Amino acid sequence: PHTIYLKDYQAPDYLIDRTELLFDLKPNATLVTSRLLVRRNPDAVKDDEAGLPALWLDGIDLELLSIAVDGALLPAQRFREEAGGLSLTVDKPEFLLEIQTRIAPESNTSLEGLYLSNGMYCTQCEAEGFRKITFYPDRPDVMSVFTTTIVAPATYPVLLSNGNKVDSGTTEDGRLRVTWEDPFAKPSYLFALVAGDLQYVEDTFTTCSGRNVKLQLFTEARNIGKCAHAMTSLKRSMRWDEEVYGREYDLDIFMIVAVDHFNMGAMENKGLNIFNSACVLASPETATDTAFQRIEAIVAHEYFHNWSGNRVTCRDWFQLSLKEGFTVFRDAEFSADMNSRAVKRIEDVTLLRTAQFAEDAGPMSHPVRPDSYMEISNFYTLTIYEKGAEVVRMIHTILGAEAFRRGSDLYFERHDGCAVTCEDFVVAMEDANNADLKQFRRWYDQAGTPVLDVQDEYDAENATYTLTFHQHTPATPGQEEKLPLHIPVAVGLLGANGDALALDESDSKEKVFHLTEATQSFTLHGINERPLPSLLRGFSAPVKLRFDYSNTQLLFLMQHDTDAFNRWDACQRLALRTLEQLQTQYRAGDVLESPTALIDGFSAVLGHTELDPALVAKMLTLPSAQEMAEQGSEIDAEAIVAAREFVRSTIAGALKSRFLTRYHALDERKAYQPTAEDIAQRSLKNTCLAYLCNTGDEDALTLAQAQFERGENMTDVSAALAALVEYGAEGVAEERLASFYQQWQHDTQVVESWFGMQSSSASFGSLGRVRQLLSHPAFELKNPNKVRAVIGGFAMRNFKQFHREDGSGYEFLADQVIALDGLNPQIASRLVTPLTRWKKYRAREAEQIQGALKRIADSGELSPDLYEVVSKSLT
Ligand code: DPP
Ligand code: ZN
Repeated sequence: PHTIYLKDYQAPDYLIDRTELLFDLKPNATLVTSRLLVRRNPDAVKDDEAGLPALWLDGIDLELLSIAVDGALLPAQRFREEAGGLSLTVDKPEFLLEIQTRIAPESNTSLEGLYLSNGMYCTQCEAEGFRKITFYPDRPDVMSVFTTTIVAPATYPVLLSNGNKVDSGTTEDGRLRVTWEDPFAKPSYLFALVAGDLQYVEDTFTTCSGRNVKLQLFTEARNIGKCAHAMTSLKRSMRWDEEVYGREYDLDIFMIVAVDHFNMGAMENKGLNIFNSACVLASPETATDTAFQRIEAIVAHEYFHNWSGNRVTCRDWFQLSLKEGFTVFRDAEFSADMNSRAVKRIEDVTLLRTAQFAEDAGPMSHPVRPDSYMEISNFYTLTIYEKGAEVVRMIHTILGAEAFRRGSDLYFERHDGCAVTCEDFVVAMEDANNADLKQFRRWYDQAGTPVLDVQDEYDAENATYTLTFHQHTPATPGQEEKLPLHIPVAVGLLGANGDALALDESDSKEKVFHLTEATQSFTLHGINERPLPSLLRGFSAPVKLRFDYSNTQLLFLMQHDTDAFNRWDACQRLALRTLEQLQTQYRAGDVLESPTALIDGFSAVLGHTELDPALVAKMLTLPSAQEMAEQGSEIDAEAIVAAREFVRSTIAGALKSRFLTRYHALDERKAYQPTAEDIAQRSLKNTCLAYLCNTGDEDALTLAQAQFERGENMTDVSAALAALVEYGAEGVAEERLASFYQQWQHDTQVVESWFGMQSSSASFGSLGRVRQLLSHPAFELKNPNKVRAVIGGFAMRNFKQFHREDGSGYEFLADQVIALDGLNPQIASRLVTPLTRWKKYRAREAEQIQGALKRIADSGELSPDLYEVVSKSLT
């Protein structure tokens, strides 16, 4: 595999004005005929004096049957098949190119291109899957108007593609034929095709200009009862995008299809979104609140791409965050508007701090706009998505909501129908507002997580308060030198009685400081008492903030900060500090000290019955082992697990009666609804239940057992089952898991979470159990969701068992990654992630993990996906 550089970007030599595709579907021999209207690109870099350049078409795993130019077969000396594609010499600036190829969807296990899932044909083309369907300039800056005809036996009554259905009929031999036309020019990565025996639910949406849009959601018959929530979410998203961004839907029909075998969560193909079943199908009996919220967010995300991604797309894949960072920001704001804003922010920041910070400190660290890659599939990362969204959020913070909207309006208007860059986005934000984001741009090309050290000084005599910030970004692979960034820091001050202090004459209680230098001080006047600062409110920038708070000060912020996010963050800081001290004690062989400050804090939080229960639940949730690992300097897995288990069980014991009171108060019997209020109530109730069961007391386990048996909704059932599995006797856990499986074995989504619950359980999910799950009849190595549930659940969410000191967890993961690479490189290369951070572990683990990685490297020829990750990790 070779490295591709952003600096080598060149405009395409040829454009494709029209693309007509004909699919004759057969599992092992699908014929694809393409008719392409090719035209020399007037903006191409090469000039034509020495003759026209060759036309390059990407193509992988295709059997070439014929090529014709303007109706005549192209002689053999005019084309050459090379690794990865086809090179043609036509010597005309404009021509009709017809190519026929044969592909075998049935044997396509990579789930890229055209493949079969439970007998249904479907496609996944982003980023470079279209080249597995036909020879084509498979790059996002080639945008074409597509017409697609699908021919299939009558056993596939539903035949779908992008755009509007313009024709349908039957062939002479009785097969079905349907033609779709998408009037909007699009890149090949947004192409989609589905064929199957599917059912659908239908609804309509009236847009702001009064057009009626037909909405259809397709699934296999058994899942038709699980579509309502996604449909509601879709309509809400459509309305929200009109109201908040002025974006109206543009086709007469919008379709979603649920597919069981899918590498990603979902895909925003124009007019025909394809979803991983787990990210669209839900009913109260089968899906948890978390799933309901995830579905709402992903439906919105993919819908929002219609503008931020499809109407305005990326020039090249280095610009991926142009559409993903922006769209994640859009969906996060949507979810915040639909649910609790603070809780949504907490969830996003937790993910960022746990996984994105780790990525940014590891061997795959890259900027939001990378400048090189080997395999683009490896760059659908937390940095591109989550940090990219933080960068857009900072622009929103710096400019303000109205100015941001002016910027997005200009961006959409100026670039509609075009393939553009992150720079174009920033320029639109500047131009619409006369703003200067020159220094801010560094966020796009500088990798690594900035560390922000803060000191304060109070001058009682002059009533001034000064905050001094020092920013520093650690070196990352290939980027030794880092420059100061423009960091917006939202700040509030608390007085001794807990009130928010006025920060200036206009009485504002919050201010955003704009840091642009390595070290910078800001002085506030008229501050009549020594304040307690509430820093980086709402996590106004993706940095690690360090300020020397005392435990008492953190407890005070937990009680009084008006910024809900920072209230939670104070609690996290206290917990992380406590856990860190306990790790040190554990390593030194000392007696572990009871975490009294944390217990006091939790106790106070539990008493705040007026606080949003969802926020309380978040405050009571300890940082995960993964987050602890990211925060520390050297990872000692055993110490992390010991400290965390100790704190959890000590808190559980100390606050047992408070948890019980709160549990009973929240345990109302009412019909399930996925409203923010009810979800909040259930989340705190089940947080209390888990702590109660953590005591190991029989009466607590009986409570969980009763909740499990009541079977009111999947949220409560699975929380109870998870508590029984984690804290109950092994025999009890086995029995409950077996009866649960008995009841739900027909339901793929439930079986997936049943797998995940076991493999991620610290007490139950031993390597032996995980191996048993791999040979369970419902397990399929070819299904990414099941792989993620069992193998991912173990390697990414079961810190304790995965890091067993004999290194068996690492060896197991290496074996699975090697096996998967031959089937599905994208999944293999994702799954190897836990092994890539080996340098941060203590010597013994580091050596074991490195050994496992080397074994993968030496196991034979790796896919480009896996090769890139493994080789960069070993450097
Ligand atoms: N389907 C993925 C997403 O929406 C890639 N575009 O993020
Ligand atoms: Zn996306």
